Amino acid sequence: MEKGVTNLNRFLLEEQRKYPEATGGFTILIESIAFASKIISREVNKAGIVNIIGKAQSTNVHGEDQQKLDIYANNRMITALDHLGKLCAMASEENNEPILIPDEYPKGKYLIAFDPLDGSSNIDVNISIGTIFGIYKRQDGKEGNACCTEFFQPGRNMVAAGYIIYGSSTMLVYTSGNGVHGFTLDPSIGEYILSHPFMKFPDSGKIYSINEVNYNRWDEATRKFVDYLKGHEEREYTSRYIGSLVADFHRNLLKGGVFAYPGDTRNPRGKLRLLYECAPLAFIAEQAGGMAVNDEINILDIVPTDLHQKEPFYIGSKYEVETYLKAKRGEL
Ligand code: P6P
Repeated sequence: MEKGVTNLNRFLLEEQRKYPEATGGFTILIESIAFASKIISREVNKAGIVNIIGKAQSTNVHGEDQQKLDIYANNRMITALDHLGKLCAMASEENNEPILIPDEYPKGKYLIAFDPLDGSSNIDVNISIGTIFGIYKRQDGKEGNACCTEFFQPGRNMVAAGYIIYGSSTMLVYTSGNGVHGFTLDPSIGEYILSHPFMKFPDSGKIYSINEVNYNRWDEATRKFVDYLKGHEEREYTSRYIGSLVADFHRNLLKGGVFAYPGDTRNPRGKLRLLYECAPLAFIAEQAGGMAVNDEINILDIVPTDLHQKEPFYIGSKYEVETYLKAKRGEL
């Protein structure tokens, strides 16, 4: 498939043909996420013009101020997906409980977890933000009915994961287990065009991305890890921290490096949520030759016990993440 002229639809259909048993349900899911993201992109890109930036005078399940665009993006994702007949439930950062498929719509065999607009506090300062999603299949093999406990699967079970970054351009990056592929939105035709086939993390990078204001609250291993990177003579690391997970992750995927949101004495399990932030990015990272861990194990091996559970998060090029693990084992 040729970058620059292959659109998302063609790419998905050619991927689908590799699986004789495929019914096209997955293709419809990704296409529908792409549709929702085009509308979100339009609103994000004109946020400064219409009265859609700023706080929505409400808070989400985490007690975080909801931005008007948070709620807008959440509604766009839900309404783009709920009627397809491919899902049995959705989980969103913005909803405390799973979102069930309305009775009038058929149910399907997939589950989706998403953060509809991560980093939204950056909207009104025009910093790139993103949508993150992960797709699972029901393990009980059934279709229809509520299946909310089915979200408690390890990330390794995911059938697909992706993100959309709303930045200088809007890009959709996804994997279905056969490599990571990036598509750039051409707004003049409303199509995602293949621009980054088979994206790969460089084995090591020169960027570390972490909010150092928390340094004194980190555990010793994390402090040793960051001190090691800062003091490394040969590699000459530099620090880049946007404060928008998708933007920090995307930059590292292209240039190499590590992002970390550790636990600390104030937030022992950190800030980022496993189901719809850490696990989907970890699936992408592993498919791109990188890796992701919490403070002990691979993110993809964690079995969630709560839709919104948080995990310390270290993700990126293998060399840097393995360096953190060395610090954790006291070998640094
Ligand atoms: P801090 C944005 O609010 C977010 O959820 C992620 O996108 C980002 O990586 C993180 O929080 C930034 O958190 O505490 O460094 O401002």
